[in-house]
Amino acid sequence: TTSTAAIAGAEAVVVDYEPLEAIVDVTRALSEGAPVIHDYLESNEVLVRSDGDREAVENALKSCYHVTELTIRCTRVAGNPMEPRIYTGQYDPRQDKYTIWASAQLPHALRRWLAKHIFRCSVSKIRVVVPDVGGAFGTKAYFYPEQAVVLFAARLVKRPVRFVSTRSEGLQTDAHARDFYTTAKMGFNENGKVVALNFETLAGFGAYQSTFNAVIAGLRFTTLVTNIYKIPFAHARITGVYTNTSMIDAYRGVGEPPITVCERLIDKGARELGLDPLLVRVRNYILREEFPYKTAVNEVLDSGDPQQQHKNLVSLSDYSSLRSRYAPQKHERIGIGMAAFIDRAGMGPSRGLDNQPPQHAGTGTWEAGRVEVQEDMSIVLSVGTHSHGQGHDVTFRQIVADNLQIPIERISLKQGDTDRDPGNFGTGAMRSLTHGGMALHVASMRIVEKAKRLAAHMFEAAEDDVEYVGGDFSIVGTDRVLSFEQVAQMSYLGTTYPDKDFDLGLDETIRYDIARDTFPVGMLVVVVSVDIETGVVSLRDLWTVNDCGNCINPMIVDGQIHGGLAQGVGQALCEDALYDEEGQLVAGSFMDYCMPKADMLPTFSLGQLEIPTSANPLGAKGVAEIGVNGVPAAIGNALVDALSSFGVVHLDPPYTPFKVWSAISQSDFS
Ligand code: SMO
Repeated sequence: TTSTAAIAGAEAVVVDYEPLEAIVDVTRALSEGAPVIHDYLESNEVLVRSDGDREAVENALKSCYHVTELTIRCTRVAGNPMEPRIYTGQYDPRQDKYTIWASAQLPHALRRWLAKHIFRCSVSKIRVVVPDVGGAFGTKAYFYPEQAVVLFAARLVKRPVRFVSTRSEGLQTDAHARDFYTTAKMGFNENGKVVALNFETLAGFGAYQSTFNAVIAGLRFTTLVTNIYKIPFAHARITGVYTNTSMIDAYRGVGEPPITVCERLIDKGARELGLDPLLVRVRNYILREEFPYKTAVNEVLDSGDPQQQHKNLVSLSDYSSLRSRYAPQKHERIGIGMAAFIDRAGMGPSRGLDNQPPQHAGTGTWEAGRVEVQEDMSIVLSVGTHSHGQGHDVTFRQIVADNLQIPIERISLKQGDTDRDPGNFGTGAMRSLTHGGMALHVASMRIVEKAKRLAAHMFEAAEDDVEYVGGDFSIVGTDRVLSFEQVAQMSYLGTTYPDKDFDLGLDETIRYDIARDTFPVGMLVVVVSVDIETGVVSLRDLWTVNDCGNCINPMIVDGQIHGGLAQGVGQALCEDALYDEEGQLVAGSFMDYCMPKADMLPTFSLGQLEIPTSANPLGAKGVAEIGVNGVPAAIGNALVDALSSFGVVHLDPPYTPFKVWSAISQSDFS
């Protein structure tokens, strides 16, 4: 009757399998004669999407001064939130109602999936409670079978049932991410201006469709390949592929794979042309006045000032003196690398944009927020987004405190209970602030307007003559004042109100749909040292300047960037969810799956360039994922810089000691 006994029991069961041939590699899955994983399909191909004009690109490449080519694999990684997946299910027969307490990311989406696809019941029969969550990173956003099983089992055994994933189970069954294999070409003119770009990408899907992977591979790869550059001719094609591996889905930094390819190409091309990679970037950035900019792969980039951002980064890192500031030992080589990147924040407006179909499965992508001024003047916010470490509590309360001009201490935020909070989808794709936060912004502005109307009535004055400053309503040019509290109390007392249609109380719920997605822009410079005797790559320094629009709370923004950078470093240097040829996951524990550790990280130097977006009233862009996106490319570029004397022109991440040491030992120059 203990979990240990249950595990021992399960391990005592011997199953005699007849193993079939396994495919773990995306290139092999599409090769001639490869076994087809699902009998009902003709091949292992899941989807194909392309953007841009392939023929125009092929023609342009023919007349380019120089064409650089690259084949690169973006490693498969595992999310590994500190807290594993945990679900507790309960069934109440009197109400015929299921309640699940879940370590998850999308309470309202999970409720909808359970109701619509599993129990085939009304959403009111399902309650999803998501309390504090110890990290999610995308990995906890998906539908997992255990979420349904604990509820079904609870109904069956008439008592609550809990599932707790072990670390190894997490490594095996939580959705993995990335697993992209790309062959790309970039054509330059003699000045380093990029003329044409072509991507052919295979995207691993694992053995089955996970919740969002068709969206990640199908909609969020091809349109990012041109990054923040003006590239007249571009084409990208992605092919989704089934393999005998765990499912793949989104993980923090969804825009990372196309960016890594683009930034390695820029760097490689610049080196081959004998140009400074930074100069090549400067010659290709989209200019501030050219935004909104429509790329050759059909994405409309929102706003930015890459030239200024680049200048800020050069001065933050004191780039011109950088090389002279390091004194390598005899067995060390120093490398400098840069990357510039964008990522798309949001999932498009519910109605779609530019005649493109909306990117959701009949749910809309809006998000809800409620601002309730309670009778005792405490203010309660509730949202459908969920903070699992992102600090929404501070940021969202700050927005409302600013609008209501009321101390932040009087405001509290509720989230994570579908029976209490309004909501639609939840947190992901860097959308919490630009969707949930904006719902709260609009709701709190409505409350000010409504209170102003009541104040004008109490003053017996015209609404236009009333102003709201510092938490007080007053009549312009007089000393007549009503505090927010006095007006709010009257809204509940109801002894006088403007007209019979005036709803009592101050309580607003907004379903907020965005105008369009935002595109935060990041840039970073890293310095690595490589121990050429052991192959160990050390990240020595990292400077980054990020444009995530107006920062509501700069400390939270810095924290988000720090976390993202650490995840990017892990992905670049050590993480690898590796399978052997028989389809066995060989990275099934932290003995084999190498997580980044504090001693791998230098003190990061951060700068902000706030270029506000007009996509929402606060001018804020997404921030959560952008720390990740440029790191693998910047470290890759720095590594090639460090090893150029050994003739190394490219290595696939992760840059493990063995891989780096092998490249050095095999070099003709070693
Ligand atoms: S990988 Mo994020 O939860 O969109």
